[in-house]
Amino acid sequence: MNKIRFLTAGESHGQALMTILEGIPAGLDLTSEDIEDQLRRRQRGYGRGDRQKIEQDKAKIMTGVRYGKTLGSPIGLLLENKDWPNWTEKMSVEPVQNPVGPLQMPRPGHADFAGMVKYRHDDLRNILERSSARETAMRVAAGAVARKLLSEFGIEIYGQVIQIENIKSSLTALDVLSGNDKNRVDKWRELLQKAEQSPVACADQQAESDIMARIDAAAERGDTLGGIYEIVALNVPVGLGSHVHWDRRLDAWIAMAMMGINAMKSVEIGLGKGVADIPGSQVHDELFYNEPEGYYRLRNAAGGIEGGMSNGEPIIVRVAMKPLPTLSSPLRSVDAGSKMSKQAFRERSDVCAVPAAVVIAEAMLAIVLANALVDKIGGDSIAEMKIHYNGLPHVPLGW
Ligand code: EPS
Repeated sequence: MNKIRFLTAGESHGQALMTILEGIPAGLDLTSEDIEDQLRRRQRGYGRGDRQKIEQDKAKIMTGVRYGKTLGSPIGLLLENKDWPNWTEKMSVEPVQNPVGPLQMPRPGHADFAGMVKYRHDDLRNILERSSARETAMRVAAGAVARKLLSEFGIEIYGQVIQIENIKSSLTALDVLSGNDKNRVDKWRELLQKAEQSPVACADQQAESDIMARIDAAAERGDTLGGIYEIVALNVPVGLGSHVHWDRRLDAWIAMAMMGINAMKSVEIGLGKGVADIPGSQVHDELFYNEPEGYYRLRNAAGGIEGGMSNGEPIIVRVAMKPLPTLSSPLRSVDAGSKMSKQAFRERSDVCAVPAAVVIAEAMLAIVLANALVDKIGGDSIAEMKIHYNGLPHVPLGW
């Protein structure tokens, strides 16, 4: 990730979240609306907690844009926390007369324990405020800009939930997008519209209602649920990333971006770990050629990446998210002060945040692909990038 970079700052219950996004070329149409649309999508999802009723995320574009177009300079975004007025004492930047007592019972599965030991804090709030997934709002904001850049080149990125607990969707990208059915991309788009309307971001309606029932049951028990989602990028040109060096491989960038999202435990491309179950003759996607359409394949087990490079097929990424570690029926833990066995502390939280994670992962994939595109074709402005893009070798793909 060498061309488009970003840093975020901010605590979950602090005043605001911020990001500086560097490397976006000049001349890209960009409005606050483009960012808000994505932020709104991230706040969705059956199973989210009361915090989302407080926040209506809007990121203000502070720098890098003039008259609705990027300048090529760093884009600074600011998102104010609406919950801040309730936390001015507890999260005060300045020292206060009566600080709140420390939180000392780390939640198993959370950053609490290792963070407390590593940073020598005796108050877990000093860890959890930054490890909170609230920060991912800024990744979505930065990703919205990358998404806008990719849309100039026809690249689209969308995802859906395909599993919560053991409830599985029967409509997955690998099935729908494999084969040389001319309508497969339209079918996928249709399916995504259903997922977009779904409270749990799942296109399969049977799975959707079963998932909602599971979320209700988990909430009742004071438990949380993880799951699996898939993200697909369409119209990615051939040759993003490279086989020549480990840190230039597109799949490596994608894996890092996905694993970097709070609570993600595994990332797969295409068939993923399924490649271990069958011989090579059944794993690899044979190539065919037809006039005038060009190259085509009968399947996409590679998930659009071969040799660390995009191969022109849809990129299919699947990610598994663990259940959130904040349980309202907490697990056993140890009080870091007295060293007595106690229950982990309880905070207001979400029962299931997998539908929100879809939007975060889309944003991260957008940043990775925008970086890879700028890396491949270069250009300081969109106009220049388009000249370079049009000069790419024309590889007609069957779809
Ligand atoms: C989170 C705990 C909850 C979530 C939060 C992530 O926040 P709170 O403690 O304020 O109830 O809602 O996610 C967001 C605020 C968000 O915008 O996604 C955590 O501990 O990670």
